[in-house]
Amino acid sequence: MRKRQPKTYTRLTHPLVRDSRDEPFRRATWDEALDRAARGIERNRGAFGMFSCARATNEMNYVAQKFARVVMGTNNVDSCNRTCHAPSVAGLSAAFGSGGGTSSYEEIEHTDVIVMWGSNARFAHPIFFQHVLKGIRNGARMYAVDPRRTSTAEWAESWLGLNVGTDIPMAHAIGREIIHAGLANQAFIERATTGFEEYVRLVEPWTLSLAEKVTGVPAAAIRELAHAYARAERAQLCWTLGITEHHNGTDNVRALINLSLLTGHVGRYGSGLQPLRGQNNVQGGGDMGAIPNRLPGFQDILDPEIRLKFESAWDTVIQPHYGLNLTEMFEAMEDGTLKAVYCVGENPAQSEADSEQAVRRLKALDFLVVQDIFLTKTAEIADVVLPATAGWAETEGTTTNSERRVQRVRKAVTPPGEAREDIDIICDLAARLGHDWKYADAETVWNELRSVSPDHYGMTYERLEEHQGIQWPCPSTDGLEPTYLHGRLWEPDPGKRGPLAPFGIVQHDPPVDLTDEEYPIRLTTGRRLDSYNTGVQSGGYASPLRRGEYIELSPEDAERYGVVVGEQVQVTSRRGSVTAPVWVDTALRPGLAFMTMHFPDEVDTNALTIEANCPIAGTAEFKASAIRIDKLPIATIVG
Ligand SMILES: Nc1nc2c(c(=O)[nH]1)N[C@H]1C(S)=C(S)[C@@H](COP(=O)(O)OP(=O)(O)OC[C@H]3O[C@@H](n4cnc5c(=O)[nH]c(N)nc54)[C@H](O)[C@@H]3O)O[C@H]1N2
Ligand SMILES: Nc1nc2c(c(=O)[nH]1)N[C@H]1C(S)=C(S)[C@@H](COP(=O)(O)OP(=O)(O)OC[C@H]3O[C@@H](n4cnc5c(=O)[nH]c(N)nc54)[C@H](O)[C@@H]3O)O[C@H]1N2
Ligand SMILES: [Mo]
Repeated sequence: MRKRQPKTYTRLTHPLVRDSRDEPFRRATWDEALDRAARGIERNRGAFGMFSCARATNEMNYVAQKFARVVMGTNNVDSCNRTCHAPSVAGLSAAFGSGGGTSSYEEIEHTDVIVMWGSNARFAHPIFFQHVLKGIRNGARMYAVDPRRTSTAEWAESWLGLNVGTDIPMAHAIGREIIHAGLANQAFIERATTGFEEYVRLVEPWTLSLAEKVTGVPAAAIRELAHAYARAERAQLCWTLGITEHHNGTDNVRALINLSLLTGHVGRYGSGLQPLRGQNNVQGGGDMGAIPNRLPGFQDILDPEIRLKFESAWDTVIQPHYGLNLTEMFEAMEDGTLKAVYCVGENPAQSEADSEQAVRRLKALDFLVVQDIFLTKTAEIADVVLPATAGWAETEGTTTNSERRVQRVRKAVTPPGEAREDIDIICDLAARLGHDWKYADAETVWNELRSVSPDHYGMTYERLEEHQGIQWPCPSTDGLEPTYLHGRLWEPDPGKRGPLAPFGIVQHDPPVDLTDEEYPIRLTTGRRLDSYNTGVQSGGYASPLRRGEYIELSPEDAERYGVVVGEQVQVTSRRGSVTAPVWVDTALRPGLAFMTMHFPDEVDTNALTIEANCPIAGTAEFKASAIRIDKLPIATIVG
C-alpha cells in the first residue's frame, strides 16, 4: 500500500517576479515588484479586473474595490461569493430588497423548527451548529434536506434524501401541501406579499405523489416537513450550497423564500431565513462593495444619487453600469477583452468549475499579479507575486459574519519575512498610479466607510468593542436595531410597511449535465470537516483525520464496480478525467458519488465539474456533474 501525504504550502515571505511565464520566479525588492505590478496593470487600462479576498478584512475589501473603481475606473471587481452564495444575495434582494440573512444565531436557539436545506453545517459551519444544537436541546425539531445522509442529518428528526437538483419540486410540493391543508398564513400573505394567486397556480401540479417520483423522497416525509414548518410558532429555514451551486441557484433560493412568505416565517424574532455564508468575511466583502453591482453599504451603482455621493467623497467618476462578475471576467479573458487581473487572496486556478479551462484562460492573460499568503496554483501562473499578511491574527480590522455582525479582528502574530498588509500594498500600488491615499490605520479606512454607508454609520470601533460586535443595519451611534430584518412586513400601518415581498415564480429545471449510459453516476462536490476550500490554508498540518481526496461511493456501487476502499479508479466526466482512490460511505445512495475540492494537487476535482452558470448570479453548477467510473487494469491501493 502506498502512503499518501497531502501537499503542504509554505508562507510567502518576499515578493517574486519574472520576465516571462517560461522563467522561474526570482526574489525581488518590494520597490521592483510594485513598479512591475503598476506597469502591467497600467498598460491594460480598460481591460482590467480585480479579485478581492473574502477572508481578509472589511477595510481591505473597501480599499480593493476603491482601487478598481477610482484608480482603474472599472466596476470589474468580485470575489468567491460568485462561486458560492451570490444566488442567495440575488434571491433575497429580489424578495426583500436586501441580500443579507434575516435572523441572528441567537434566534436559532429559540425556535421550534429548523430546516437545514442543502447545508452540512455540522462540518461547514461548526460554530453556528453549536447554536443549532442548543436549539435542539431547547426542544426544536430539525429537518435535513440533502441527497447525502450527512453528519448534520444524523442530528435531525427526519432526513429527506432527495435527488440532486430536485429542490424546486420539493419546495413547490411543500408549498402546495401547506395551501391545501389550510395552513397558509393568509393574513400575512395579504399584508406583506404580492403574487400569491400566481404562486398557487405554479405549485398546484406538484402533488405529493409527483414530488415523490421526482425527488425520490417518500410523500409522507414531505408532508410531515410541510406540516411541521407551517404549524410552528417560530421556524428557521437555513440553506447553503446544496441550493445555490446549481445552474438555477437563484430560482432555488426563490423557491425556499416562497415558503417563508406563505407561512409568515420571516421578519419576526425566531423566524427567518439563513443562507449560512461560506468564508469568514464573504458577507463583509460584498457589503464593502467588492462586487460588480454595488458600492459600499450594498448601494446600487445604477442609482444616480448614490453615484454622486461616492463621486464627491472619492473625487472621481463612477462608471454608471454594473461591472463584470467573476464568471463574466473569465469569459472576457476568453474573448480577449480582459487582459490583466489583480488577484488578492483567491485561488481560481483550482476553485473555478472546469478548472483546466480556467487555467488556460489565466495563462492567456497579458498580466497577472497575485497577492496571497501562500504560493498557490494561481500564483504559479502570475507575473508578480506579492506576499501579504493574513487577515486573521496578523491584521487589525473588522469582518462581518453570516448574521451580519461586524466584529473586530486583531493583530496577535508577527507576519513572516517581508510580508506586508493587504491595505498597504494596494495603497502603494494606487500611489504609483497617481492616487495618494493616506490611511493611517484600519480605523481610518473604517471611518471613511462609515461616512458613505448608512447601514454602518453607527458602528465606531469603540462601539464594536463595547457590544462585542454589532449587526447591520446600524444607522445611529445611539442604540441598536432588532436582531432580525424585515420587521416592517408586520407593520399594521401600510405607510410604514415599505415594499411588499413578491412570491418567486420559478420552474423546475433539472441539472444541465445529464446522466446517461456513458456517464451513469451523479457526482456532487462539497466539503469535509478537516479541510478548507482549495486546501491552501489547511495544508499545513498532518492529522489522521485528513485522509486526502477520495471518491466516495455507496456500498452498493462499490460492490457493483468490484472496488474496495483505497483502490484507485479512473473518474471521467464530459470535461476531464482524474484518478482517485475509493471510499465507501453509507451516507450515499446508489448512483450518487461525492468528492471535495480540498486536495487539487492530488486530484483536481474541478477538472470534472461543469461551467453551467446561473444566469442571474453567475454561480456554477458544482453540485451536479455526470461521471463514469472505470476500474484500472492493475489494482493499486493507497491509504
Ligand atoms: N470544514 C470546512 N468548512 C467550511 C469550508 C470548508 O472548505 N471546509 N468552506 C466554507 C465555504 S467557502 C462555504 S461556501 C461553506 C459551504 O457549506 P455547505 O454548503 O454546507 O457545504 P457543501 O459540502 O459544499 O454542501 C452542502 C451540502 O449540499 C448537499 N447537496 C448537493 N447537491 C444538492 C442538491 O441538489 N440539493 C440539496 N438540497 N443539497 C445538495 C451536499 O450533499 C452537501 O452536504 O462552508 C464553509 N465552511
Ligand atoms: N468542486 C467545487 N468547487 C468549488 C466549490 C464546491 O463546492 N465544489 N465551492 C466554491 C466556493 S463556495 C468557494 S467560496 C470557492 C473558494 O475558492 P477560493 O476563494 O479561490 O479558494 P480558497 O482556498 O478559499 O482561497 C483562499 C486564498 O486566499 C488566501 N488568503 C487567505 N487569507 C488572506 C488574506 O488575508 N490576504 C490575502 N491576500 N490572501 C489571503 C489563501 O492563502 C488562499 O490562497 O471554491 C468554489 N469551488
Ligand atoms: Mo464559499
